[in-house]
Amino acid sequence: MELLDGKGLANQLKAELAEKVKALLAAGGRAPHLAAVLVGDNPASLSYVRNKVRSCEQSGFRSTLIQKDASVTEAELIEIIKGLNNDPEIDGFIVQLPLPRHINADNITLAIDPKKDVDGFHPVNFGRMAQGLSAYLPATPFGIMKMLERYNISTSGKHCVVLGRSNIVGTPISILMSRRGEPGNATVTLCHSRTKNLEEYTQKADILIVALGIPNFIKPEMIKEGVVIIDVGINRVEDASRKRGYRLVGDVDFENVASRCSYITPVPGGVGPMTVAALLLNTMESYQGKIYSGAS
Ligand code: BQF
Repeated sequence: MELLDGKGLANQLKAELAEKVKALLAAGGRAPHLAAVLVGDNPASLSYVRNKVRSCEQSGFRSTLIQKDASVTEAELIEIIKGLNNDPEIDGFIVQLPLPRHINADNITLAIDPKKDVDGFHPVNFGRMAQGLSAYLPATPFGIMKMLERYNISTSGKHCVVLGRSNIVGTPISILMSRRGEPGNATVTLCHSRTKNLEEYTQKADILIVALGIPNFIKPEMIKEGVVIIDVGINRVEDASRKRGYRLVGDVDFENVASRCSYITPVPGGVGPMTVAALLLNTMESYQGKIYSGAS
């Protein structure tokens, strides 16, 4: 069993970005600039945004954090987004999820200029991705693809089983894994809450990508010996022995499953850090103007 060290790889990617930024500045250019909008005081959202700001610092990026009270209206938030869309100093921005319930996240996503949508959530970016055109890829799937690429894990002709069909992880990673390319060229099965006899699928997976949000869901008897497991779950479970009162666990019962895998991502330190690094890669692409430069 080999651990997929997302934290180490993310640090490496951020160091590579920092080198690029150094060269840009030396040539008289400016640094890439990412903005984040944070609404309310959800502790998980706060921690994610802090990770992103800190990662910008590590990569030499400029970052701007816009914080709004949970009482902000959808219309006010859309005005903020319009301002960011039209701000020439900002290469890309994100609106941190989850949002308070009175705000419709789809309306927010639709208000973002696809050219600045470095989270890759806008339907224009999603559609471009699905057709194999250049696009901002959603950060988690992009981070997973980078991890498979850097670890030279072959995916061509493999059976990849994805658990979870969200717009930001399960659905896009199933598209990326099945499309032409390396990583890619996999045969993909997308399972979800209505799937019957789930184990019949998980047991056949050469590559298992789990994005359910259920702590320790995958047990050893559900998998095939030698499988590659990508655990996207980031669940807070109570733990009185920790300073914070909780610890992070994945969707995979790591303790009992890991020894049966050829590769597995840990939680924390697996997919999470790669998600943040991928966001910075998208911001650099926006800075460089590559995605929307030509016909495709
Ligand atoms: C780690 C996210 C669910 C919903 C909205 C490092 C992050 C997490 C874990 C992080 C996530 C999850 C982010 C670790 C950003 C990943 O060491 O394991 C980094 O900051 N993430 C997000 O912005 O929104 C989410 C998960």
